[in-house]
Amino acid sequence: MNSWFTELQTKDMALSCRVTEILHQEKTPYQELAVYNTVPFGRMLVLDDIIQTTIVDEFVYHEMIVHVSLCTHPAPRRVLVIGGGDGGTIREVVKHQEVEKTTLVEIDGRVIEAARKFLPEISCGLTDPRVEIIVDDGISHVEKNKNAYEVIIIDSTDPIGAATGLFEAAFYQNIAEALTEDGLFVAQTESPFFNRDLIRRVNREVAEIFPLARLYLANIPSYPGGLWTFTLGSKKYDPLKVNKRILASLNTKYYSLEVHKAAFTLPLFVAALTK
Ligand code: AG3
Repeated sequence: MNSWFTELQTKDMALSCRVTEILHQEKTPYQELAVYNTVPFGRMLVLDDIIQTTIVDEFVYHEMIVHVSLCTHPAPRRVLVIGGGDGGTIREVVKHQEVEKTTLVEIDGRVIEAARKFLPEISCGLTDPRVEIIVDDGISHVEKNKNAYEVIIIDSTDPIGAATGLFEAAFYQNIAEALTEDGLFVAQTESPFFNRDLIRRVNREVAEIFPLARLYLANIPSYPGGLWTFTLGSKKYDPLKVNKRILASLNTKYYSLEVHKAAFTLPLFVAALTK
């Protein structure tokens, strides 16, 4: 087979990679779902022609969206993941022994099923007995649950279509109320090169709602520009003061105490987005 998959990363820029096999394609009630096997990234989950996660670089995103927040909170017993139907975020959450229950709220159940079948290395954590899976809209789930989670992780798609509500101030307000009084949350917030207005707005809104708002970085080559941001809002604990006891027991490939600290050291043009 000699075909290419192309993601139009912005309206003027594309990423193409050679596909060796189309493993799955379907139209779900929410989106076009595909799993391709590719030469540079291995198996890849694609929603509406946008790369969500790949076997080669998924560990960076999943470790960094999870361990920074879970190592910041001293006792994360209940953890909510919004989106993240591939299960990679849950796989990292269940590495934390002190987590008693973690709830995955994914709007599209077909994403979970496809990941179970085609991406077992990523979805494997979904079988952990502490995991509860709810197929529902994350926005309505946080509206219904108050004071219920120490940590909330927003593992969303890009801010287009159904996901736009996951990048709005009203949602962050509901997140604050769904968290315990010492809770914190983190969201993936796109590229500092191509989504500057979004990052600036989200950081301003999070800083208005939470005593602490912090932006951090990781490198994810299958995403636009490679350099990626995460925004963390916290009521009490500062991610710059990490809990080293938990860190020692984690089995990771990207995340470490040094990487945790370094991730908050922002190049000037990125730091400018938080002012
Ligand atoms: N969520 C998707 C991040 C955004 C990727 N954007 C892009 N390729 N244009 C990742 C889900 C992984 N659990």
